[in-house]
Amino acid sequence: MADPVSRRDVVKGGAAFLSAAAFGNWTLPILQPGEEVVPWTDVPANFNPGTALDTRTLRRESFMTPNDNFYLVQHYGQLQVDPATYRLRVTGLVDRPLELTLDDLKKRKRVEEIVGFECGGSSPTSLNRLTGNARWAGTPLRDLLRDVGLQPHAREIVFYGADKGMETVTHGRATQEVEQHFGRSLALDDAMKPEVMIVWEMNGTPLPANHGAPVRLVVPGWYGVANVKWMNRIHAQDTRYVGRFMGRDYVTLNAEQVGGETIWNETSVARIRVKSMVARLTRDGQRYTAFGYALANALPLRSVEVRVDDGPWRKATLDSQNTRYSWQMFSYSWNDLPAGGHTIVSRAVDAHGVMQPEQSMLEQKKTNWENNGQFVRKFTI
Ligand SMILES: Nc1nc2c(c(=O)[nH]1)N[C@H]1C(S)=C(S)[C@@H](COP(=O)(O)O)O[C@H]1N2
Ligand SMILES: [Mo]
Repeated sequence: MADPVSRRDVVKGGAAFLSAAAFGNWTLPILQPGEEVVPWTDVPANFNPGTALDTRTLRRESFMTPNDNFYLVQHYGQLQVDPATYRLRVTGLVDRPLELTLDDLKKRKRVEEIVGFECGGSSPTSLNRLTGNARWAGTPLRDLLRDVGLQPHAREIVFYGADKGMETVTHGRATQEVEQHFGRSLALDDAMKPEVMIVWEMNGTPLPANHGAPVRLVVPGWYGVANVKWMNRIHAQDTRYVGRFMGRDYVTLNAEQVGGETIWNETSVARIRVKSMVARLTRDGQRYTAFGYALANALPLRSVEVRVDDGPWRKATLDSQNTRYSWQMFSYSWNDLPAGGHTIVSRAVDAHGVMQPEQSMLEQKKTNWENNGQFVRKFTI
């Protein structure tokens, strides 16, 4: 399966980035005496990890993804927004429209949260590399929406970035090219969740330009596409917003079997579908330790289990560093393995009891977004 996010749109997959980060000191594996990394045999020789999820080195110490190693997606290229002239406008179905400077925003209530997310286009075929976990600081969106006085018929909140590009829009048989801003929306209920943040800091430093400076949205538990960068407008309206990144791109087409009939369900990429992956395997004598991460919607995970070869599923240990909205690191150790080729796979279960599906269960999906399938890793000892 091809990755739905094109090379052009993903900047940190490139060779330039590899030299900057993958060989940087922080990624060098730190091993216990006697411990050695067991290499995967499912990683192509020319694979360029390009992000924090370098599967050879992910380990406990990688819980926080450094800013310059956090994956990067920008569909309309990278922007440099002048913080001095920057304004965030709150418009639409509100009693008191607002125009805020960066300083105005910073005077508001400050909150910090560790949030992990991935691009809806991240998948096992790319070793799930479009993912990261960082500490974000900003102010709750909810308070701002309360201050502007949402009108009773406001149902949808649209978030616009300053970046824009030409899009083809069809009206019946007619098509036209229209220059549009990047936009995403949340239903009012989702926008009013206390965890949704307007963010200007990443890992204790001002938000970097490529991650959306001066200000971006962070919606914990949602795929990365919800986290609008270079955000300069929040607009309340009474109808659904169906711009490219809600209604045409980042749309999953799934054949659902309901009562013997096929329903073609087309849905917008939204909350993270529960997933996990074993990223790293080490060996210390006869003792093996698998290490990986899981992601889910904004609720606590129920469990992560690991299976070696055709053995039983065993509970993995969730790391004590994990927080409610962070990615969830896990480990699993066992003794003894015969020489030869082996497999290892993990599966996570979310708070609703939804289990990460086997890859074969995703075959009824006609698009490659939200590929949360169980990822069987291979190694030889
Ligand atoms: N304004 C704007 N915001 C955006 C995007 C974009 O192209 N423009 N890309 C989205 C997508 S698809 C993802 S996965 C995340 C990536 O965030 P990051 O580059 O900080 O990792 O940003 C989202 N926010
Ligand atoms: Mo994305």
